[in-house]
Amino acid sequence: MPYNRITLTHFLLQDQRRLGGTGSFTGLVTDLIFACKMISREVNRGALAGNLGVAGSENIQGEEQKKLDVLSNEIFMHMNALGGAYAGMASEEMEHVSAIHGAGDGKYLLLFDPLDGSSNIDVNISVGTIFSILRLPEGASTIAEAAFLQKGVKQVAAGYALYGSSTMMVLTTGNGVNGFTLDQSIGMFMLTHPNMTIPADTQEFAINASRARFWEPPVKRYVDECLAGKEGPRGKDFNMRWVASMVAEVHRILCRGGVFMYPMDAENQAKGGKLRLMYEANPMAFIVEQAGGAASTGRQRILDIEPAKLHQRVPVILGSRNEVTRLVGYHSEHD
Ligand code: AHM
Ligand code: MG
Repeated sequence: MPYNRITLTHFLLQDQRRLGGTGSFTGLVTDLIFACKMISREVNRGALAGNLGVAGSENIQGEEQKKLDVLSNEIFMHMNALGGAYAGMASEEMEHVSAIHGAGDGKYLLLFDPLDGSSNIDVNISVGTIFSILRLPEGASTIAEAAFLQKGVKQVAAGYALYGSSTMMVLTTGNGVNGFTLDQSIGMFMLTHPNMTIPADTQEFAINASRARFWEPPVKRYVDECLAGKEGPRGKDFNMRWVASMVAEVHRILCRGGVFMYPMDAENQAKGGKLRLMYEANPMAFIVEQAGGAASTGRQRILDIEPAKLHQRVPVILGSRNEVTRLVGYHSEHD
């Protein structure tokens, strides 16, 4: 095992020195690291700790909560409130934003999906935590929902923890994307995936094909052309993957390219889409763009969407740049 690797904490300190920061941002990521390590432990212990199964409650989205959804939310709220860097938090699992009255100066806002892909918990398939950090707007005195309704381009940092065959944390602060693997024996995240980059072209796509009857024509056209393989208009064969865990799909795309779609469909139209703008689409779009990829609804760059409400849903198409551009082109030809 190589002993020349650097830890996530040292990586952040190097960045802090380079940028001349005060250390408050580094402290805030340290709290995120603790929270994700604790969630990783609970996911890992699974049935041994009685962590599987449903909690018997519903979240604000009307979705059944798993025990681990509830536990992860509690861990994330508690651990991230300790450092005092946040003025407020918003979670996919909570109806309202939560003001944090900590010891620090509370300059940031934290938005998160504590355990994404939770339909996979009981079957021991990868799940993850997604987070997005915004600055508290100048002059915002009360921590109301309005303070959180900022475009994705305003994110200071975003990342995810993936609880997979190994636990990883992938992070961007707007200067590229880096991946760190948790060394369980010493409890440290080590830099293993520096400067992650998404290839512009791909032969792999991810979509829940059981929803094909609800798709709009541009998405149907794109998938049909991929399925036609070498003989079709694309002149090459495509492979398909669907984990039903956005963190795992985005991670695969960061590692080897691909395109991920949860597009607008007839059944989700009234809701605006399936995935949540503030907890899923925005942080993942920031990461994907920082890795050289693209992220769109099909009709608009995700990071440019002006949020109308906290739990807003949007269509999501992200990954290898040339494929996303093609899909956006199909949408504009159709509209
Ligand atoms: P969740 O936040 O309730 O876990 O839902 C989000 C997940 C994504 O991770 C994944 O891409 C999608 O929902 C899977 O949806 P489906 O069940 O239609 O395959
Ligand atoms: Mg989610």
